[in-house]
Amino acid sequence: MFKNLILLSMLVFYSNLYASCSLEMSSGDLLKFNKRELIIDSSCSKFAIYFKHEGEMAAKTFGHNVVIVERKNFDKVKSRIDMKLGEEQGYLPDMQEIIAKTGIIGGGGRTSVTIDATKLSKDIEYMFFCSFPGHYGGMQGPVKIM
Ligand SMILES: [Cu+2]
Repeated sequence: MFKNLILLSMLVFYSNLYASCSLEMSSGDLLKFNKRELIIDSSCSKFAIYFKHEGEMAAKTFGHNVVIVERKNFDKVKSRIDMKLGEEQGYLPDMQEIIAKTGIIGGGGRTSVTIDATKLSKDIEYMFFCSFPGHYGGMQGPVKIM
């Protein structure tokens, strides 16, 4: 009995530990994410973001992705959105201002990205957005570093 309790508490401890170094988010056939803000634990050397498109629309028509940047770099990064770069690139070139980026996915699709959260600072303002052309107006929010 006591042994089981220890096992159970270890299990809860480890699952919390795991949960704190990843987050899940989704979007659908509307111009919004299911989360208003993201919380990232800066003690995680590997922080994973799992993203799912729960709608029906194709990636080319109404795809989504997740991009994380410092707020001060948002204008610069969004000005480089270009469909010619392709879905896998998230319609963005490789830029040092991009902290994390997934490819564009359509309905039923899943993607993920892993970042070294220890490089993020609590003193800097970050944000996330979707880089499908025209989506960032409605699909964005703050990223809080814990
Ligand atoms: Cu989008």
